[in-house]
Amino acid sequence: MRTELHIQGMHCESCAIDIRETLEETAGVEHADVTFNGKTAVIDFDDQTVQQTTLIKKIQDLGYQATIGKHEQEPNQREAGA
Ligand SMILES: [Cu+2]
Repeated sequence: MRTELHIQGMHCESCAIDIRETLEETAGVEHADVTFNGKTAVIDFDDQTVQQTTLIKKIQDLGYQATIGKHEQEPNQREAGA
């Protein structure tokens, strides 16, 4: 399946690359696209192998906030930055 996450906390292009590489190294992830300007991650993954919450956790472990949907504000989002 495909999911789109809204990412906060990226400050440059290499943050986006960092996130993309981490996602693509994750078992079950087929393809990941992370855009710094768009602040989004579009991830194609096998939901039998990996859960969306695991992907969000991976991004959080890198030090960024990830929420489901491009513009939605989720309860676990601590700050409305930028
Ligand atoms: Cu950076």
